[in-house]
Amino acid sequence: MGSAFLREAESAADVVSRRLGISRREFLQICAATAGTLGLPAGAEAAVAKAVAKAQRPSVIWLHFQECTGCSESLLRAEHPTLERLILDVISLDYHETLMAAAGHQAEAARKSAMAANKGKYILVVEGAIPLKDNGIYCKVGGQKAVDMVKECAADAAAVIAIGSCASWGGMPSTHPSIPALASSSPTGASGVSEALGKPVVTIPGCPPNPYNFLATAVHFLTFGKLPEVDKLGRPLFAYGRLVHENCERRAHFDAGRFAMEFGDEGHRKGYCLYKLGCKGPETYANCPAVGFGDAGQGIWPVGCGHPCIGCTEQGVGFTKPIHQTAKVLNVSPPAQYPRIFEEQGKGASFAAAAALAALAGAAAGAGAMLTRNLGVSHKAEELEKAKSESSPGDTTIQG
Ligand code: FSX
Ligand code: SF4
Ligand code: F3S
Repeated sequence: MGSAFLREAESAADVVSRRLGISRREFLQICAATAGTLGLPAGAEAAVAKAVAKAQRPSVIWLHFQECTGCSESLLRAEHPTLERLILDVISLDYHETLMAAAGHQAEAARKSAMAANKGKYILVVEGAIPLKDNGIYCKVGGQKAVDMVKECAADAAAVIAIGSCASWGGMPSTHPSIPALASSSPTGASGVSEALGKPVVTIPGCPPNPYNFLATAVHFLTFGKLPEVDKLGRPLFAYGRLVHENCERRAHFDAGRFAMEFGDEGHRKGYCLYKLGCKGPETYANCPAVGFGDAGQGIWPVGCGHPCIGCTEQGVGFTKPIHQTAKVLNVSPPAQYPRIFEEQGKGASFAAAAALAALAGAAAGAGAMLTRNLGVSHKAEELEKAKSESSPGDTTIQG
């Protein structure tokens, strides 16, 4: 990268950081995280900084329907508002029911005038599901049905983005009741934006979605003049192209057969894989382990904090499959023959025999060298632990 380009990027960073009242370092950190989210190579933060500094902010009209406002909350993060300042700098948020001062008829007038002033150019962001049952009567804003409002606003939009799982396919409001007689659909027919409009839209699922995925989508629009490439469900590939399971920091434990069996057990405390507690990472596409949440450092995401992924970005998994049910593993399945980490004394296979069996089972499953390597590490560590605990009976605490 030429030094003139870097100088330009640095002065762009100065301009934006002054404009936002944040430090240049904070701004460049966010640019680096955004570039990383988009899968751009190292050094691309300079290009992102320049794009943010120069671009004309697109007008955004943001609608709310059946939801909890968690999507907006996760973007705004009042306790850590740096990212929010940048988002609000990158887009011109001309209508947002939760944030605007106007209420009632004034709010409706503000929406109409924002639409008229930016006709054909605004981005429509929809948060929340749209009820389609009984002609859409279950959600109205200003007396207008959600389904009519979304159609009206989409007609003159340059692009439509469904933010959150509710707007992507119906999310939590589309959950079927557990009462058998009512279980054929959600009570209100809660549906996604593309179903309501009858055409595909970009979706950023997650309950709530990661704010970087929204910011990166907006930055992509600013930098390249178009929305990013998406999968068949409308999800940007840069964020939803890989399974959670593929980037999970506990993956080595999965491959080696080291599982938490109960919340708070030894495996759980040692950070083992949460598959047997119902983790849906193996069938859920999202970049949570790679991007993390809250800018609070590495490992801050559901599995990183010790909770199984519930598949919140995946239609048919999140809010549908019971939380305790084990995931359908879309790539490699762990052999059922793996031993528990610590066999009860005097019962079950010896460690050596169990490890040999597991290695054979692993080879048979085609899991390969990585798996046997991890198993070897685990086996050695466990033998050491076992020797230690045998020499000090009564002390069963394992450091992890
Ligand atoms: Fe809530 Fe958004 Fe979940 Fe839905 O996020 S966090 S219920 S996806 O629409 O407000
Ligand atoms: Fe991580 Fe869950 Fe996969 Fe285990 S099952 S490796 S915890 S994503
Ligand atoms: Fe959702 Fe799973 Fe990520 S629950 S936030 S997709 S780890």
